[in-house]
Parts: sequence; structure tokens; C-alpha cells
Amino acid sequence: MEKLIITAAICGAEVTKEDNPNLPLAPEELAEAALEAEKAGASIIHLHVRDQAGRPTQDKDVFAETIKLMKEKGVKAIIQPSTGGAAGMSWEERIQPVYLEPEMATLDCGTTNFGDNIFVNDLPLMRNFAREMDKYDILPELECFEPGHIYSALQLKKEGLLNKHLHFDLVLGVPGAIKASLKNLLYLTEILPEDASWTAAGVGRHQLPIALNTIVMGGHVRVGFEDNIYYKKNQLASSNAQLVERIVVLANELGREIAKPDEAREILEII
Ligand code: KMH
Ligand code: ZN
Repeated sequence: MEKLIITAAICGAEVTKEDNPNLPLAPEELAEAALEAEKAGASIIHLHVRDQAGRPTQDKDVFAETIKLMKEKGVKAIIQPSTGGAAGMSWEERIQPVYLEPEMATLDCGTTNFGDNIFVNDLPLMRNFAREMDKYDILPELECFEPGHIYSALQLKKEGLLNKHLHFDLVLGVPGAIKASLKNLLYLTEILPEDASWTAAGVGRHQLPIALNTIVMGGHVRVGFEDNIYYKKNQLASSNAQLVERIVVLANELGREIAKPDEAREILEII
């Protein structure tokens, strides 16, 4: 089986320090968290940033500063900025990190309920984002919260807007979207194109079981505070690295080797 790519989604847009005081938010904290997660076994850092008050922002300068600090600290993992940002942001705000020309960025593949909010990703927005990513040679991570999102991604492929390796991120368990279950994970992976690779992310208490099933099924795993702030019931995680470390232990037990950053690049065909 292919080596396992672990993505650390280190802060997200919604979680707060009140939820978990160990959440990294400032650029320096994010850079340190990325380095620790990479040392623990992560080869992709899925990145959101916050303003000085801790609110989600897509400000290009904040991304630039954070990525610079990560590189200065020696982070070699693929840095994958979010173009999703937070529900309610305009597309102009969301797309900003693309202009930093990262190796990879997320491309959200459809509108979805997101708790009490609606996270809007219509096809014109998706086409726009895909064109910009193509222009700057960025590999999109096709983020799907519902089965229909996979079909929308394939529609973009048909329209000639996705010209690189297809890599999906299947997010299960967002309130209002597809529930996190093994049956749903099997269904989502069955409708992916054969030559695509995929990561799965389970939200909240589903992070661990979804990860475990994914390791066995040959997919790749996303963990981190964006999706889950607990290590186990009633015990907050002490760091993103702690969540990554557990996946490494499980993968070792299950005979799945861990991909280093350059091995992840090879799997994703970005080198
Ligand atoms: N914060 C969510 C509304 C992405 O990173 O591309 C969207 C999100 C997706 O996190
Ligand atoms: Zn995200």
C-alpha cells in the first residue's frame, strides 16, 4: 500500500482558545505547531490564519508572514493554505493565498450547510478558483463535504479546469453535511475516479475512527484542531502533534509506512 500522507489541520477558522487553550493562532504559534506536527509525522500542513483578535482572515500578508516563519523554522512539509476561509467570506477575500503561489491549496467543491451557516461554493466560484490555481501551478485539494461535491469536481475536470493529479479531501461529520460513518466513507470512496488519491477527515469524536478506517483502506489521513480538539473523551488534545503521533503509532501497527514530505510530493505528483 502507498505510504500514508498525514495532513495536520492545525487551527481552522472556527475553533477558539476558549475551546482549547492549546490552539495555535498567531503566526509564530502556527509556525511552531507546523514544525512539531511535521516532526511527529505530518507531511501536509493545512493552513488557516487569524487576525490579531483571533478572528479568521484570508489576508495574504498574514499568510505570507506565517509561511515565512514556517520556512525559517525549517518546515519542509507541503503548506496547503485554505481558500475556504470561514463561511460568509467573499470569494475575493478567500482566494488571496493563491497569489502566494503555494504548492497546494484547497478547492471547496460545493455549497454545504456548515452548522448554523451556509458555506457557499457555487460552480462559477469553483471554476474561478480552479482557473487561478491552474494559472499559478497549484495542486488543488478537492475538498468535499457531500457526495454531490465529488460530481461537481468531476464536472470541472470535464470542463478542462483540473489538469493535475486529482486529490480529494473527504470531510465527514460537519453538522448539516454527510455524517461520519464507515458506510458513508465507503460510499464516497467508491464514487471517486480510480486514479484519484484521497484523504479523509472525521469531525469531532469521529476523527479517530475515520482515520483508522482510512489507514486500512489505503487513503490518507487528516487530523488536527480544525476538525477536533480532543485527544479522547473529556481530555483536550495538548497539541496538533499529539494527534499526529497517535496516527503514526496506529499506522505502524497496521503496517502502513508514513510518507515524508518529499514522498508526499511524489504521491501527489507535485515534483
Ligand atoms: N472553515 C470552513 C467553512 C477549507 O479549508 O477549504 C471551510 C474550510 C474549508 O475550512
Ligand atoms: Zn480548512
